[in-house]
Amino acid sequence: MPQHDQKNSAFIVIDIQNDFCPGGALAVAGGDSIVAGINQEIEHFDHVILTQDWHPAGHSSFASTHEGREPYEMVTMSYGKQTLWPDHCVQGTHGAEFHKDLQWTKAELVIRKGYRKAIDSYSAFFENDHMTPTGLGGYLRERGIKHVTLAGLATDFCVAYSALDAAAQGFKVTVLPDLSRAIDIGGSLQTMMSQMRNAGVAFR
Ligand code: VGL
Ligand code: ZN
Repeated sequence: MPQHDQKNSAFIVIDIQNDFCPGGALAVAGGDSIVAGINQEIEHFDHVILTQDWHPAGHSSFASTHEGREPYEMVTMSYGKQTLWPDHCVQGTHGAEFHKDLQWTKAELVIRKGYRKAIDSYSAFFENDHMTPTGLGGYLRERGIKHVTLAGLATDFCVAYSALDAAAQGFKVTVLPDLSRAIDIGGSLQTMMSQMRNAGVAFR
């Protein structure tokens, strides 16, 4: 149960999409096991927002777009370092759809990200150049939301970058690690957990 004033509190559910679940193109271990718990949280919050990773075919974060590159290698883009991924969450495909059991009907906003071919977006607030806003910060501020609770996929990428940006923008932030699952490459889970802790993110 959320401990904060319901009226100024939002639950942001990150990327509960088929491609991040077992059988998907960028499957996160246990990705589907958190859906029931997330549905319970959705019931308890007055305000629910979903994010949806939403890439055009041939997206620059796909290893297949870069000749001779393999998934999980790093490349340098104009905006800095970028991990390459298997093709995933391509706009309009089954893989980009929400998991069939996710209770998404209550959501007031679905924020899509990663739809610009030349730039990836882990965070729900800013694309990976850390400059291009998605509009979510303005949406929350305009609606008087002060506290955000985040859960979903993946803990060490989209959940973590969203949490860090939310904290940097002055929102109170809680992450639900038990209702999130990690990709965990090259120690990314530990790195991002400590970055979140240092940024004042609360865990519940
Ligand atoms: C994600 C890698 C690529 C995520 C999205 O949702 O964490 N990770 N695209
Ligand atoms: Zn993606």
